[in-house]
Amino acid sequence: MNLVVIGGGVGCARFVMGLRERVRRTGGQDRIDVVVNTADDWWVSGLRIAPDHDSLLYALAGVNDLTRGWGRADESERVSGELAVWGTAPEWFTLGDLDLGTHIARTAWLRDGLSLSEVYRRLGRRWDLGVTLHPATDAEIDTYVLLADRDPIHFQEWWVRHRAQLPATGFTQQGIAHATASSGALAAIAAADVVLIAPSNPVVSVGPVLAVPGMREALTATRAPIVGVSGIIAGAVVRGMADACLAAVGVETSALAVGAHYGARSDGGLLDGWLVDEADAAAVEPLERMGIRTRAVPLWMRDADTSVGLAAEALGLAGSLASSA
Ligand code: FO1
Repeated sequence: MNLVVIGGGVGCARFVMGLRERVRRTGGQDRIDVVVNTADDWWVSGLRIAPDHDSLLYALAGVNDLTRGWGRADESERVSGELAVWGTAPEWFTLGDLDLGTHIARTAWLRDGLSLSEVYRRLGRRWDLGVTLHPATDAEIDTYVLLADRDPIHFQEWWVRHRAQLPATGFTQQGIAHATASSGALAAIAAADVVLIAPSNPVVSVGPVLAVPGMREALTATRAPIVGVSGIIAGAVVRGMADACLAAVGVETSALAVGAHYGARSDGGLLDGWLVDEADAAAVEPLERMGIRTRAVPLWMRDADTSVGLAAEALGLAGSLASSA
């Protein structure tokens, strides 16, 4: 089967690793494509940083920093210290030496005129990732955070420098009106047997992917069931600061509210199915009433087995939706 995952960042990386292992344990015949959020991306010191992509790349390659959740393992920060002295990179944004290698290679290829899709291909072929990563769009659609008392700032400054503590009134992806979905993303979605919405930040990781012109249409036109996984358990984010993002767009931090936020595909929204944790079993009935087939299952991805278990639950729900379609 052709499996397509939408998302980006650490939660998506964990989920995709579980899905990849599930595919391996069941004979390895399925294909996995990931449509990756690029709106976190940022120009620093003339280099193009791509956090949601690089978290996936490094995790799938097995070279990621397991503690921080981003950047490379066994890092050093000699160059970053120099950049702070020169003042071309803020001291609050850490760029490891190995990580800078990726940013320099990506930027060099972009300056040579390669598309972001081609850059993903070149970066990914260094390792046997077992999945294909596609940018949602080849265009730059950086997220800017709208604030009550000052001009908008780039998402990375809000997230890293201010730890999402500045009250945000909204988010915009600069230039998205002129963006088009990447051909790789559209081809993967058109061929999909299952589409999975990863437990990523619904506002700044999944939201921008869905906001790319043509992406929602491609998703709702696909014959594949669309199943999402809540990144919120018992009213708390599993990791990151999605709660600050959800508050900014007026969505309660709950598995129920996020499922409703994505909406039922039968009602003009996105989801056919939604997985919530057993702690949120009370959300099942109201979401079912909205037309979203919902199951309460163990959502915590603590290790390979629990990640594989979650992937199996998502595929199981997709299977039951496909057979009842
Ligand atoms: N997150 C931090 O909290 N502090 C950092 O200094 C930092 C540096 C960094 C460098 C490269 C990269 O790909 C990601 C980095 N991140 C850092 C993570 C990133 O800012 C966010 O976690 C994601 O954008 C959220 O999806």
